[in-house]
Amino acid sequence: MTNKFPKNFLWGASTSAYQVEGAWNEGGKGPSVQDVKEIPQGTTDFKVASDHFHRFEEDVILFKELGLKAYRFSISWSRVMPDGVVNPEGIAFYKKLIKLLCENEIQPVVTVFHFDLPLYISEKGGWENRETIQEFSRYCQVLFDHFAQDVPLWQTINEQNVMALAGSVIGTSQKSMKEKFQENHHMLVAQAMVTKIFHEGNYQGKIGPAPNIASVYPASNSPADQMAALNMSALRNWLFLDVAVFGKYNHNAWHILESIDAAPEVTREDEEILSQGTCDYIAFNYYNTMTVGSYFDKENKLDQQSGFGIPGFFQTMENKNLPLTEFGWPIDPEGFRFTLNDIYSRYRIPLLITENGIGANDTLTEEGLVHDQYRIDYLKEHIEQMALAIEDGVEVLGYCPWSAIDLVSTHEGMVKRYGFIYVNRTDEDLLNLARYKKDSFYWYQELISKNGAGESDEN
Ligand code: BGP
Repeated sequence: MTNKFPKNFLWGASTSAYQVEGAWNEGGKGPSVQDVKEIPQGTTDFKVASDHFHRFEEDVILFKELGLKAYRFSISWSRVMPDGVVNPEGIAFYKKLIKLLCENEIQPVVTVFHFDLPLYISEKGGWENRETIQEFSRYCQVLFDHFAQDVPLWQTINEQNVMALAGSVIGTSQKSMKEKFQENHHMLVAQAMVTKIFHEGNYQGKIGPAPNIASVYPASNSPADQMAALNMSALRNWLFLDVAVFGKYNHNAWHILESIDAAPEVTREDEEILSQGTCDYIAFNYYNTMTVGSYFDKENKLDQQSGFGIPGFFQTMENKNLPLTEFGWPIDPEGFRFTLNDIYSRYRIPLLITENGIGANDTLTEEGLVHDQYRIDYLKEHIEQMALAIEDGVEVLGYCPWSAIDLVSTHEGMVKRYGFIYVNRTDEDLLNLARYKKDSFYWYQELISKNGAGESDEN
């Protein structure tokens, strides 16, 4: 691989608050929807998670040793404003974390909302209630005022498209399409509102959305399948990015919403806010591509990556060309290059990868080692394709794989691990929560030290 990565490329790694922090009811934190959701049988809840709240100092030292240039994490809304009022202990926690990152020359990359709506807001109707837009704006204003001087890259909402399209899987919504897309619309307005606040406040840095983007392949070369792919991409990807970048809904997505009676009510004022709060860059999570056909004839297994169908528009299909992870997600590194190009050619603004990675049931040996060659292979192949995308001309700011450290999976507990650092606990037993460096830790450390040139440069 030739080295295509710019000098200041942000080699990073990612986590989210409710999946890593624990301390769910400490330090003045209020409950979030994640703390009260029904946990799938056999998996742990999020009460202790990786205990990062108590061990963040040890963790940041490990991130430094790993060589991270950036750490993408989320701030817990219910820790900072548990009941709508600022919790000084919550602010103090993130101040300490951000300070420590800066002292260690790790750039903080902050997502303000990652699936963990405060429970008190959810009880007032959550995103269905337009007042949540104001609550979100007040919360973001607090974050910008306290942290913007040290945080150059902000993301508004993590995987809003997954919340809208697969909310039942991640425990954020069980509603009808109509209700979900009205909620979704309020989130889009909220996102535009805080983007506008950020710009008007002249804070330093950039702000953008963080959807999960998956390019969509047609199942065959039939024109009907091409149209199905176009439709799915419009609904799954471009709806969210067109609003974030252009300030208006994608026409194909809007047509689908109207056809299934799920088009939201949009006021004149909403339209104005959407057009005024457009983003500076696009952060996105990439796990795999999607493949669709034009027909709809079977029950779908619903998962946030395996997808779904809309009668008359598209139907998710298996792609036999792609191997699967042990948890059934397709592995498609070339699709990563494709997706990077797909996004960049539409929007022509810088991209940041905020998640990419492989969930696996890692084993800790008696010697305290984790031989996760599969993770090294996965990341290496994706990084090679990202290098090719950069060579294609795509502007990429950085790469923050999921996850910096083991954490609790959104719906599959501790057996599905993603980290460079192993956390010694299981779903049933907290054990000692000790940290162990996996083989992938040493591999990524070396790759970062060579600015991505990786092993293949020496060959
Ligand atoms: C994304 C989320 C993350 C994370 C990741 C892996 O959808 O932004 O929060 O959980 O996917 O998903 P899972 O834990 O279900 O394997």
